[in-house]
Amino acid sequence: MLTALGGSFGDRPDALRVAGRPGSYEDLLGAARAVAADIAGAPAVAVNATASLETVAAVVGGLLAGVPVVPVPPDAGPAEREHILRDSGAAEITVDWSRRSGAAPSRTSVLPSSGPGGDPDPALILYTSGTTGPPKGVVLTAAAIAADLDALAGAWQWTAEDTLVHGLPLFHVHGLVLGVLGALRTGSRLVHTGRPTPEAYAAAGGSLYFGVPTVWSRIAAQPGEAAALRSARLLVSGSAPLPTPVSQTVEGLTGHRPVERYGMTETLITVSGRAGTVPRPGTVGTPLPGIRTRIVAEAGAGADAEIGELQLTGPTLFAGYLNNPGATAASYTADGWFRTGDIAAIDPEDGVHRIVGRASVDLIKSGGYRIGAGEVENALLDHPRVREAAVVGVPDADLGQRIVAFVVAEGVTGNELTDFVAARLAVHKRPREVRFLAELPRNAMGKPQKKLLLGGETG
Ligand code: MLC
Ligand code: AMP
Repeated sequence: MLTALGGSFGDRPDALRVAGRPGSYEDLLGAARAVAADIAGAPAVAVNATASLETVAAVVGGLLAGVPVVPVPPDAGPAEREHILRDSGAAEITVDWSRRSGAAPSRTSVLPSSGPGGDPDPALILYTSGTTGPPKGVVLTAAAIAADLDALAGAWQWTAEDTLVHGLPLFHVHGLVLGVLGALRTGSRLVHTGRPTPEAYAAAGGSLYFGVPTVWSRIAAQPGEAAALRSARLLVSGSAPLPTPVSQTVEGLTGHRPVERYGMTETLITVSGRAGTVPRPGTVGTPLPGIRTRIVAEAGAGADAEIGELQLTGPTLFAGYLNNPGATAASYTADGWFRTGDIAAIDPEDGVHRIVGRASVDLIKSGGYRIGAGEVENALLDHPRVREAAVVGVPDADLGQRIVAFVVAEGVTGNELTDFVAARLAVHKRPREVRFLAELPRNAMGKPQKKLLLGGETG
């Protein structure tokens, strides 16, 4: 990976800029080597993954030392933080950006050349929500990351001549793997804007921009800032569906129709539009080289047989959920394909993929964040006044989906419950709205009927 650091921007003092602070690639290597020397031999390390140069140095230091890094969301409340640290067994480290170590890295290449026979070592453990229970640790190898970044560089004609701009969190695939390691592997300049605001994107002067749909929707609402992106080469959207009207407005204001790509923490990015082609809004392109996809319709789907669960295989897949072989096994079919849980369709003419929705109402995407309904329900049930709770994602123009909690509770306000969840879990997992019911609608099995709760919203 670091071979590209000597690229076009290798000697620039601001080859990296994170939340306003500049750094050179030499600075990064120096700080990362000091981290690597400190952590050599550790089973795993955790870093409080603020949008900062220190987080970048921690991740590169982990790669240098061959020690997996667990980026912890900085706003994770005590319950979530303790779970992540306990489950991963990672010791938390702090990074001094100005510290230098003369020690040579224990490896000469940080990410291996992609392809068969790559490095099986875990590089990152990213925590992500399932439908129930606490987040699971997704183990990603350096080989999978390298394969994904090389495939994306090809798809987007991403080179050391680019300046990548984004302001996404550094504890998920989008912001960290694509948004940081992608820049380091291609040798492009990186401007991380701290927060992904239209103003910051406009001021950054990039050639390549990444955003979740909420970011593009906010840019679409600010024509002055959007116009500054005319000089860009490529705008990329992902992590959630980009609404067609947002795509059209962004194209009208910037001259670029955002290219969509599809991925998951467990698979990295597997399907993408290509630079130099005009994407159809509402579609996410074709599989990246090395990825195979198929649609598996539910038995009895009849006329809708071309729509079904998207399943895939390829070199970018995760090495499993940490400490959870049962969940890992359950995520594969008997013939070895990964079950995404997303409902999709593939155009028989050109192979272009369309994501139709998710199989489970219990996985919510809000602002591009993946949130398990069960985790929020458990947090609500920890409140002494809450007797029952059911959490759903309802359509939202800004966030894609917004979290709404239906509760049976007395003597507590909605705002108190929202703050209660925000204090225990990451802030974006808080309900945006709390509705009080005398009882939850349940089926004969006693299971809350979420479709009924949603019915009032969508119908
Ligand atoms: C509000 N805040 C509260 C609060 N109410 N804090 C505590 N308690 C409460 N009750 C404060 C927070 O402290 C924070 O403050 C601010 O509100 C955050 O508000 P928000 O409404 O949650 O943020 P918002 O601006 O709406 O965020 C939109 C967004 C964000 C787009 C910036 O959703 C985002 O960054 N999304 C990216 C998600 C992402 O990267 N997903 C990729 C997953 S990987 P303060 O001080 O901080 O402002 C993946 C694979 C793939 O999916 O395909 O890419
Ligand atoms: P995460 O694990 O946070 O990366 O979330 C992965 C999920 O995000 C996928 O299973 C999809 O539901 C959703 N997703 C990612 N990219 C897209 C996209 N371009 N269009 C629609 N959904 C997407």
